[in-house]
Amino acid sequence: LNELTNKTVVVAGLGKTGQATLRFLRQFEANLKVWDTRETLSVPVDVSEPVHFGTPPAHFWQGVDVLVVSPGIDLTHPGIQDARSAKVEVIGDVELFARISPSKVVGITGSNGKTTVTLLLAHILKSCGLNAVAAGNVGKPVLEIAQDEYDCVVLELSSFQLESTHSLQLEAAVLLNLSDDHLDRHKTMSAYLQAKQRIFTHCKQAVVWRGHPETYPIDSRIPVTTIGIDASGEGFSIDSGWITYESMPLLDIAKLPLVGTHNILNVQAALGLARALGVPRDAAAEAVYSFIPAPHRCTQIALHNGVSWIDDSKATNVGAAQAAITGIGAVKSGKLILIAGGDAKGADLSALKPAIDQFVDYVITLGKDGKLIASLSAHSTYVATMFDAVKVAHDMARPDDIVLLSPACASLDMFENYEHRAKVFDQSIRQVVA
Ligand code: UMA
Ligand code: ADP
Repeated sequence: LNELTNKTVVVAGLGKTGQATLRFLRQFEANLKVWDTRETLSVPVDVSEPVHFGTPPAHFWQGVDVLVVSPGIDLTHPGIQDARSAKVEVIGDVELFARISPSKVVGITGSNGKTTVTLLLAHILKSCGLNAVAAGNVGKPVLEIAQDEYDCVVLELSSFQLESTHSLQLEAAVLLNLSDDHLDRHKTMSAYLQAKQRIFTHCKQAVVWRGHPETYPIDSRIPVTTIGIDASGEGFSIDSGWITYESMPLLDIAKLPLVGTHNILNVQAALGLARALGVPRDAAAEAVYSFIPAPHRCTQIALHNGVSWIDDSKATNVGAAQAAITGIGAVKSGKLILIAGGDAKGADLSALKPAIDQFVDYVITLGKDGKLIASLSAHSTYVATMFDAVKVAHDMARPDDIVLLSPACASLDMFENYEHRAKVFDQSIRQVVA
């Protein structure tokens, strides 16, 4: 990266990515500037570089060589268009990482399951004695670890990060699934798929979902390992309650620390990637049993008077909520009461209707797009707060019923983030059952 010496570099976005990018770039003798599209922002104390707020005037870009853009900033932003017109190279932090990292890298993308597969694979690799780290969209900016040598970096990649990455070489990659998400940014499903498919640009092997062509690399020369929940003898599949590989039993599904059909696919994907890295199959499978799943992803957080309360606050899109409703609905013995709603980010919420019709007994909705979800069911109510939602659910629930918070929407219209939404859900439960 000596090519950055004496260059002028603008870092766009002062969040986790931007701050890690600044820390990384300070090692090079580059002239650094910061740009954040927000008009006001409290600048972190360690940022001494000049900061431009809002949209910079076109002449701001004169003499700038590189713009490192944070994933949260839309590449169609007029400021970025101006930068491109001024012949500034526009890249993301993952591109810088790709140019410098000495480690083998495995990439994971998809609409849902990325974090689960990323953390599970890192756990498998570490359990098998490899020096592995999980990074990227999972919450650790890649430039924090770019110069350290690992046996494997397990990289969670969002569509936004992939859009600004060109030269990432991957030992193996997976595009887990594709469902409606982030259409406020990508506009169409085909543009969203194109961004996700970029994961396969320079990839040696791929893990793909049988019967789901969108998860396959377009370049058919890339060798693939398949996963699926059919009893196929091919690749990873399931048979008589076991996850199998080429028909050989590998893992007892009843003993998995993760529930639901979608998580069987996640486990298979992690095992497929571990296989691509040459990790012994039985050791990889054994490690899955000791994995501790991340919170807010279909986790039971309270059991009171026989009523099970499930926190799936991370279900920020329709695909994730569908997976939770169908997975839990299929095994319920009492009523399933769903709490949903928030900011749908432009998604088509009516896609939830079949799952609601089949499995949900009552829907309680809240937030910006909650009324749209309420309109999908004759048995629904719209409430103003999370506490009200929990109160209505509590009044209605009887022993063996399940109350599932799986919003199908982002949380930002009412909460700081999905973790905050989960916290308010949890606090409300404690209050109503007290
Ligand atoms: N900003 C602008 N203009 C914008 C948007 C943001 O100037 O239009 C500025 C904000 O004012 C803020 C900064 O950019 O100062 C925030 O940057 P960011 O939104 O890119 O967020 P980071 O804090 O850098 O976190 C990002 C990812 N966030 C997004 O992609 C939105 C994190 O993923 C990721 O963990 C982190 O980099 C480390 O790699 C979060 C996420 O929600 C978890 N990802 C989306 C998802 O999973 O669905 C894609
Ligand atoms: P991501 O990092 O892609 O957002 P997570 O592992 O954090 O994925 O899970 C996000 C949400 O998606 C959770 O609600 C979880 O229950 C659900 N989910 C996880 N894996 C899948 C999958 N393979 N298909 C559909 N939904 C899933």
